[in-house]
Amino acid sequence: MQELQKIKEAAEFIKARIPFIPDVAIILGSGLGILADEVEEKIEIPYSEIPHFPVSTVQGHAGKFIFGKLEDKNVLLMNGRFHFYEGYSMKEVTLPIRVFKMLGVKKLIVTNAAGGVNTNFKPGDLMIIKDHINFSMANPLIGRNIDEFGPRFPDMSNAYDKELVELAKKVAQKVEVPVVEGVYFMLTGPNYETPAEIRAIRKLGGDAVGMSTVPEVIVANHCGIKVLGISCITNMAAGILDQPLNHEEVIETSMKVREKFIRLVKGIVKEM
Ligand code: R1P
Repeated sequence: MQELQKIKEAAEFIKARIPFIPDVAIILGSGLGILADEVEEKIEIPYSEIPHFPVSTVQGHAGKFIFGKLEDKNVLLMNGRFHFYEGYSMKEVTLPIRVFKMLGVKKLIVTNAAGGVNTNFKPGDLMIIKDHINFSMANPLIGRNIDEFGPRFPDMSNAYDKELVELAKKVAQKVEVPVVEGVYFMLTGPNYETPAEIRAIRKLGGDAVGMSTVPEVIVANHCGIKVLGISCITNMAAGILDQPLNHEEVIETSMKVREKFIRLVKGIVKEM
């Protein structure tokens, strides 16, 4: 089946189950699914029910959409994302973004758990993403361009919308959640990086490293959805501290920052 047809069928299935057009979509990173508890008038749709949808296989990614009200705004939460390392193609990883577009979403908040590369950061910091470096050696837009979504050669000079970045920083001050700013660097994973790779990433301009987000942001930009990105620095990347990395720690730190993460995101959604 043609890709566009699959996207349309998934979007139609969802449209028939929700009573509104979401004002904003939010992708929740590893361990950040807790935001779902804040949503009122919830409608949940497990990915397994949606035609052509992959399923989440990673701990800390529930695998369902949550529609409802957050700060009086209509929101769509994606509780559980897809990663390239799970064996999904870049097209499968980013299918939800094009479905968002068909649902009428105009703004997207992407969140993730990331390793701190910038030595001024500390675990528990929230980083507003100002740009990214795609080091996955792959790209979801490879293949026939679907002109209905956007151009063959999309501009990425405002990939993380400058106005939304400013808004996020203003809100952070208002709700008294300190934030840092930086560049997100994507490798495919699933192994964590080596100390030498982290030194290289730092030299290349990365402040935080992770295994997601970039494909979603490329596809969102392609179809004209404005993006804001927030990384939760869950651990320092390899070689900075003399300790091994593991996913349990990633989830644990996300849980620890839950209160300030929720306060920040709710504050941003309110002002969007
Ligand atoms: C590694 O612990 C996992 O956490 C991050 C990495 O990308 C990887 O999937 O998850 P999210 O980027 O989905 O938050």
